[in-house]
Amino acid sequence: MNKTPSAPTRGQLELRGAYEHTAPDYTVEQRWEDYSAAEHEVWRTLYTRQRALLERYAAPEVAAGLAAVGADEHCIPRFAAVNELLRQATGWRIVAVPGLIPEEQFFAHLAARSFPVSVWIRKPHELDYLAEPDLFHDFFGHVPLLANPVFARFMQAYGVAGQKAQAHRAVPLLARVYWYTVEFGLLRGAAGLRAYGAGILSSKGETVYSVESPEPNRVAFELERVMRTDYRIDSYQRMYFVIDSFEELFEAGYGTDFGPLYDRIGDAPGIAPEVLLPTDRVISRGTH
Ligand code: HBI
Ligand code: FE
Repeated sequence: MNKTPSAPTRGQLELRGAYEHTAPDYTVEQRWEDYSAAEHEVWRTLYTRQRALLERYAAPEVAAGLAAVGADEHCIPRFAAVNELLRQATGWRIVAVPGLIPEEQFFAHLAARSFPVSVWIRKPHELDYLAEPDLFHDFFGHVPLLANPVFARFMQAYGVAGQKAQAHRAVPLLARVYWYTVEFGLLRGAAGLRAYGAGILSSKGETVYSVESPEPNRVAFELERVMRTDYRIDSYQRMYFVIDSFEELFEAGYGTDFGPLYDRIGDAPGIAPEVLLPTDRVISRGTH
């Protein structure tokens, strides 16, 4: 029987998932039949709303991935059916979990190409904001890009790097990379500036804000710069890091040893997200 983990990246937070009956790797059964009509309705509302924004605001790979995993507005996806499609696309699968899980198991899942998705979905009065990841965030935000071969390879490499970072006591530095790419990343491609981060794509307000608002800074992605930068968990981001392609996520040297980089950065205080450095390749200077 597992204990409820403390929320790793979100400070002290009462987690609301049911952790009593998890396997040692923190997985549970999805029990799709147990979702109520009201829960499917929450999915339908959120899905319809966010799907309509993808065309204008998301990297094209997101809508392609959403179609590839067979998700639609009708009901909460069945993980088993999604896994048939994901396996063919990239060899990934999703597993059901009660919510946030400890870093050790989280990294182990990613390294094994399995992505943990919370089984519970938010209540109708929480459509716009939630402090912890639910099924909608985890699925709509993260799962589409697992069908993209390049991004999927990056997620696996991140899991392996996470396991090494644990040995180095450097997880907080690597977690900033996850935050500014997987959760809040922007991509500048043929279609212009677009969002690909799950934290953005699962939020109606931030989807528009991240791409169009003059307030935040937008700076070209650079691994060491990202590892040095603090992030905010309680408001829209004041800094976004921009890649030109998913391949760029690897140029930083995944597969190589981040040890020397971690040692160099150490536990120096983080750079505030409002701050621009002379060395930054600035894409837009924020008004904050
Ligand atoms: N667990 N279910 C879940 N989802 C996450 O995104 C997650 C987690 N545990 C740990 C964690 N994230 C972070 O510590 C890493 O991204 C660094
Ligand atoms: Fe997430």
